[in-house]
Amino acid sequence: SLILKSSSQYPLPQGVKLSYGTAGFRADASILESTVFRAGILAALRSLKTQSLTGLMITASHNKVTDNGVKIADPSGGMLTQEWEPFADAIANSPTPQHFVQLIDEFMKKENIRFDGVRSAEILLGRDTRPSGESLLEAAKQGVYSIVGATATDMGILTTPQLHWMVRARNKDMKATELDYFVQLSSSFRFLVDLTPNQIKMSKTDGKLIVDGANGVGGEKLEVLKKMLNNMDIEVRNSGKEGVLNEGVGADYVQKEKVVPQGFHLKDVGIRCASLDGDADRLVYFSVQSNNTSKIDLVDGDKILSLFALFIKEQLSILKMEGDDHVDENYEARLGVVQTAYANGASTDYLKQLGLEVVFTPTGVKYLHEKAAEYDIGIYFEANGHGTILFSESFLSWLNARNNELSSKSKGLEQQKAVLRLLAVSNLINQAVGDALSGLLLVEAILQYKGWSIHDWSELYHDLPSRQLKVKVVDRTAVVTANAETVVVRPPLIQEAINVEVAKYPRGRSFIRPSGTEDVIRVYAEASIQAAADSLANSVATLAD
Ligand code: NG1
Ligand code: ZN
Repeated sequence: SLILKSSSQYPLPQGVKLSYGTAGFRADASILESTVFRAGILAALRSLKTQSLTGLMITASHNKVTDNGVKIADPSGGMLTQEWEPFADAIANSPTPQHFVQLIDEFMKKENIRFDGVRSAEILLGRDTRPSGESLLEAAKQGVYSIVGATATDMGILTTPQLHWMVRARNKDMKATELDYFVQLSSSFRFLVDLTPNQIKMSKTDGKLIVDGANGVGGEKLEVLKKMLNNMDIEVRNSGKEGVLNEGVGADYVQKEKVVPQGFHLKDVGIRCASLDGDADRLVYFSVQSNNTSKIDLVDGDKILSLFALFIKEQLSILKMEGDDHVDENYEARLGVVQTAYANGASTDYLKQLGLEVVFTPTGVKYLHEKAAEYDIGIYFEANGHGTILFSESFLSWLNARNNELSSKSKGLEQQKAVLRLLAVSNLINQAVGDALSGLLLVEAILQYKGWSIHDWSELYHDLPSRQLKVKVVDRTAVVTANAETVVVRPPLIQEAINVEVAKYPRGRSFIRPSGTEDVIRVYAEASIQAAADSLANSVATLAD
């Protein structure tokens, strides 16, 4: 068969064992050709099964430049369905072409996938700026083409969220080129900013934003957006023309190390700064500390989430205002906030005190996304800066209907503005996956709306001091957790011991879990002062060892 012939050209290197995990396949780029070839086949099979377009992205996000990776975008624009992950693992590790072909045959029978469907497979391909991306993209194409009738369209160098956005848009029969993406983001941003109340149009938010592009793909894309936004006052640094991808730069570095990225200095004190990761699906803000210019005041994913939640809640309360004779037309929009155990405890307290419903899922975007989709408006973020806002179809149609109705009345102008703001947010934010560029524009629009400086925003609440550690263990799967990873159920007795340690510290909280991407157990601890968080993390790490 075609698959047998082409897969013999992409043999699996000796001793390679890969797992699809929470972030697709990732490894040193030199061993990934066969994996990416097979992922091309996987994307084509997924397209045949769903009779829809799928996507394939070549990136290793915030990992080092010599790494690379591959992930599949499902027809919704979200991550590959979890039901297919075991099959993804099986084909990536299949030792011989014969075995590989047999696996595929069996899977196609089981899933009832046939080549004689109405549509043949169609896949959009994208890659980040890594030098290994070009040849890996070729391998992906060969994988796609070994499925009869399948077509692959190379969309070029993209951010991960751009590719996911395109897949989602195409499957909704919307225009889905890169230009369409930029037009949608820039026009909805402008629309939202035009709805800012007049009295605060001149505000502390004026003045430039400096963005660290992680020496990756995000910087150049942001330059395009900036031009479409009338040369908005954004200065892009680390756009990849000189420095090395993710080396001493980027959202992952800034959030984990809490230090300034390369290229930022004393003269940036007081200025609003932001940092993207290597494929621009994570975003954090920060400002350079005046007393110690290597240190930063971090505004992480939890605080971006809090800003979004606050804004949306305000718009919903404007909608509920009386003074209109049609109070019964209020739709009880279910607003939900989704976090993981890594969310700073102070952020959770803040959100709950706003009266919001806060729920927790295990680490990994796919879990957060799935949970957020249960609400009319679901907002999710990981502390590391990956997150977005999801709107239900029924809520969006209600908003549109409400807008039409309010247009024909003289009353209810404030309500109509709130409706229009929510609609603009739904167009601006990337509802397929977390997107640093669309997230950044939403942050900027909300800061302008509120007339806030980054300092005002940062003061929403004060983070509890926290510490993260890694413990290398022989077998990380020995640790099994429950309740969104907050409780260890195996090995026995560890949880009791953690509880004893936690009880020693005011506002103490700690948990351990096996990493999904590295061969380690991660330890997280927080407490009222840094020394206590450090010491709690250290004692829990000894328990995990
Ligand atoms: P693991 O290695 O499972 O902790 C890390 C991040 C996740 C997510 C994934 C995928 C932390 C503590 N964990 O997962 O949030 O981003 O990588 O990239 O940051
Ligand atoms: Zn990323």
